[in-house]
Amino acid sequence: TISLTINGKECLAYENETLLTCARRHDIYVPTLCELDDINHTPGTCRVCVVEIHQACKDKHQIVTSCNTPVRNGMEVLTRTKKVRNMQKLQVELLMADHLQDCATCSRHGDCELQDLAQFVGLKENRYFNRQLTESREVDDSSPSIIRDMRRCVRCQRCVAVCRNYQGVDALVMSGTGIDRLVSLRDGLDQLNSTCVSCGQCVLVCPTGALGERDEIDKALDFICDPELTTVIQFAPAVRVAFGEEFGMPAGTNVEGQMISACRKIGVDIILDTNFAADVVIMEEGIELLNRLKSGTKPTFTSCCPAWVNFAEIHYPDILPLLSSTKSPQQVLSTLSKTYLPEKMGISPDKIRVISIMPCTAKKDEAVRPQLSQDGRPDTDVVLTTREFARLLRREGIDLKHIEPSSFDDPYMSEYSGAGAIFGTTGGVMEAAIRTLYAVINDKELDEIELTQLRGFEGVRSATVDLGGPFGKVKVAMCHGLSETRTIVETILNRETDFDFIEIMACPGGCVDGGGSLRSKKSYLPQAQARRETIYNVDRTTKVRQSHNNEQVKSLYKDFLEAPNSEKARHLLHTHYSD
Ligand code: HC1
Ligand code: SF4
Repeated sequence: TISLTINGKECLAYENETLLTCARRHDIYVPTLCELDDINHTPGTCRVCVVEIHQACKDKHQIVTSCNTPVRNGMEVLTRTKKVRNMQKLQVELLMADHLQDCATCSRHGDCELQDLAQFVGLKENRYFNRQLTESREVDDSSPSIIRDMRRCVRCQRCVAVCRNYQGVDALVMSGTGIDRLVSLRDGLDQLNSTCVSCGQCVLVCPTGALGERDEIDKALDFICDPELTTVIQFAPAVRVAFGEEFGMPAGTNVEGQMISACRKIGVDIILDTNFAADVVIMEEGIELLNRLKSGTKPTFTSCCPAWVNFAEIHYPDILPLLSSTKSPQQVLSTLSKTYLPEKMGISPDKIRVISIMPCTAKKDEAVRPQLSQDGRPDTDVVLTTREFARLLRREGIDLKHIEPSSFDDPYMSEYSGAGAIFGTTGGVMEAAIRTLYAVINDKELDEIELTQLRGFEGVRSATVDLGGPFGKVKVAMCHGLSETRTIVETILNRETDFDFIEIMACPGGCVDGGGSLRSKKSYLPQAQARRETIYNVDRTTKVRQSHNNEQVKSLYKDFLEAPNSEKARHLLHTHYSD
């Protein structure tokens, strides 16, 4: 081991450790901006992590960046000298010189790592702010989902690293030189026409408001406040377990009841559950899969994750015929809200507007697909990310912590099974599908409902499941994160694997850690485990645990769709993809 002192305190360090990690292990705070430990990112560009070192042998004081300076035996490190504090202050002031100073109107206000740093160094003035230069920086609002605002970029390159190393998409690059060195899309393209798939992982790691979703809160409020319209809201399986944190509740708290009350309070007319539609998807996709297995088409890929669909369309169009044609739960619910619901409730479909709350940025892309609209009107009228929903509630003066929970009261599309609930985590769609497939084939339920062999957190997991009947054992795989997806897609295209059914979720962890979920400063996916556990608990405590046993799903087929994959169901609940 190596021994050194930090601010006079004796510290033991590991070989190859940096001064920053050693200081952190000894509970000594050193400010950082570009660095992000969770993704192993230390580009050393922001230079706010400077410390002073003194090496007795050289009798020399030196200022170094702690994030990329290795520890050495006998070092004396000082983190709070006047020289260090002045340098940190100057660095932050220089960062602010080329940063839009409109914190009050920034969506990241109060949750911004640069604001925190300005407070930490005690910044009182901003002598070098160059408004003209800053305002000339690019704002790319070409995409329906992600806005890239270079007026707020601090060049930390975390977005570039996560897109390249974690998602394997590599859509972002650093371009330009000197003060014009900035993040851009590869080949100078805009977001819409680039190879970006809108997964939103870059947004999760951005320390400022440079990356964010297209803000559509006012559009949602316009619908809610219009007395002529009937507004329907739906929220995704994962949102309820990944939202309470915003209001100070422990990670993984299930706030379904509070969300229902909040929606009522802001004036939403009908509150539906995307979980119900997840059960419908299992019915449609399950029967579709059996038909494909009978005809020898394999594998079938799930298609509920819109960033995965974007990825397939942009990066691997040859794989598109293998994607299930079943619409995603979001789109199934929106379509039914404008067909089945009006028929049941006697409302004109023209007067219905569907708002969906999703932990996902790519759902905004999905909602504007031309094939997911009727006569030019989208089935889903507006998608709000979990972050936007939090901002909307704050704008309406609602604190979720102080609101009494309540229950769904819609008799048509709000009941869900445990199988629908687990869609929100990696492996959940597969587990839900197997529960129903087994029952359809064998006319009895699985003895063991919880298919623990499908659970876990490895990027790719595979299993063999005995479906019984003519199908016998089938090979399934579950994959989350796009780097892993790329690997599995290539093995399929090269005929190296022979899976029957593959679940893909673009975001590492699945929807519980979706690119539209709440952001945490200085960390990447910190709450994954707590959220997953709550999702599995919802399944365990839900009365009905298989999609085909959901009473409202049964009524939907009896009263409206006739049967899974019926002509009507195929017309309303299936889609196609474009290459
Ligand atoms: Fe998801 Fe899905 S699970 S895609 O991850 O199939 O966003 O939560 O809503 O549509 O149900 C997201 C979550 C979500 C859909 C469902
Ligand atoms: Fe890359 Fe996803 Fe960000 Fe697009 S949204 S730039 S694919 S991380």
